[in-house]
Amino acid sequence: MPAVVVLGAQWGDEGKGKATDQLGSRVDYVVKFNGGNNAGHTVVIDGEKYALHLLPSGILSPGVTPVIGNGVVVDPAVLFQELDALDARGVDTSRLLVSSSAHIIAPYHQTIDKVTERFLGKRRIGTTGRGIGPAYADKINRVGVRVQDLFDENILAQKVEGSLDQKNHLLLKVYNRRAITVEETVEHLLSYAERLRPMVTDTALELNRALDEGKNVLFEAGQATMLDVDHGTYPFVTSSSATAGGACTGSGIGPTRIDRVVGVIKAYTTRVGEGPFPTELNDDHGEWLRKTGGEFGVTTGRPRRCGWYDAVIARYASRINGLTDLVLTKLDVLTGLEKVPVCVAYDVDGTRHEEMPVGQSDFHHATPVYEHLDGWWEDISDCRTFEDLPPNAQRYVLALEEMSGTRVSAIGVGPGRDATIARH
Ligand code: 2SA
Ligand code: GDP
Ligand code: MG
Repeated sequence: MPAVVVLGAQWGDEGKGKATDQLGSRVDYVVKFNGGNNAGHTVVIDGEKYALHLLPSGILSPGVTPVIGNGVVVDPAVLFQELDALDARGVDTSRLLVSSSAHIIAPYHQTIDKVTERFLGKRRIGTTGRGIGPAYADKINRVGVRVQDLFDENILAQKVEGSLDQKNHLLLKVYNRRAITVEETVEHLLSYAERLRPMVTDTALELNRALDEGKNVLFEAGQATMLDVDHGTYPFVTSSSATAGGACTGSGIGPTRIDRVVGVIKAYTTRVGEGPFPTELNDDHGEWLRKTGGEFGVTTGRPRRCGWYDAVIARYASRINGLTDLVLTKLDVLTGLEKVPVCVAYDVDGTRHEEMPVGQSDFHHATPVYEHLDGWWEDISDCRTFEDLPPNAQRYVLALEEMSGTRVSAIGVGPGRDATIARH
């Protein structure tokens, strides 16, 4: 196994949390390498539900060392809220490690995120409002505050001042908001420093040593391929690298160390936030998928947009990430349909596209070309082998596998830890 990346192949919420948790018993480290508390991962263990945001899903497995890598943006207030909530439920969180180079989300990042969205109006992205974009913008703009800066008050004040400089101008002059003071921000951030200090380390060194010793390391992506800042539906994306390459830059390990890249993909498609979505269903079928699949945001509670499976996206995600395996989730949700439509290509102004169109505008008005596969009626939630599945459900999986060009090595048939069919 040694180094495995688990990532989303669509627009997120494919069930990465459950997939990561399942591999948890076999790994030594679980590393979050991108995003922050915009993520929402649900893990159900013995009927108990856990919703994780900033913390890696591996935190629920005893014996695993959870790691927040350098590519993550950390809101310290959220970090400790989440840790306290898990501690109260008896989860051992004492092994958590945090990269000294991870960037900090300060309260002003959240303010900017929210006012920017309001200001954009119709052109808004539909962000989670957690300050993710503004924190990454500071990082790229070289005015970010890093975890290590919290341990030197002078340096922290200088960094916060540098970061607030332009923002206060924007807040005052453009958004008509009050200015934020350096002092209030420094005081807020410093209040977390001592509790954070023992967790902070050179996580890249730790992970490389672990791999040298033959330990198993799982790299867990937040968001997904189609929300990746480079490879997603820009500008309707998150601000981090959610694809396989992000596992390297976001944690400090080289690409030659990765052994497997597992793409988690839903048996249909969902998206939350704005942006193009060719197979979206604005009808009863969409409503039925949302209700049956429980498609509501884990972080914001927003209803997710729902649509049929899109094989063009599956092929794209396989390619961009160099996927070795797919984990197909939520197959149980499709039970009870006479026919299950699958998008096999797009029609753009009369031209058939088997692959993603080169230009974003074409993708915006691509219409799906559907193939209608036979459905099944039997409850599949207790199936534990591929052969247990009704023949039409088996055919559906095999068809998706062939269209994506990547083997489906596991199938989800329910939210519980054990509701999975392993194939390879
Ligand atoms: P942001 O806040 O800057 O990252 O938002 C930019 C876009 O990324 C989308 N995004 C997500 N999409 C799906 N799931 C996410 N996590 C939560 C969940 C979302 C929630 O698990 O349900 O609770 O609403 C997530 N995080 C970011 C976002 O919708 C924007 O389109
Ligand atoms: P993530 O962000 O990719 O970790 O996914 P989320 O946790 O946001 O959303 C996935 C939802 O589907 C969660 O509520 C999971 O409990 C649930 N889930 C995961 N796998 C399955 C499955 O195979 N079947 C069903 N019915 N639910 C699943
Ligand atoms: Mg989610």
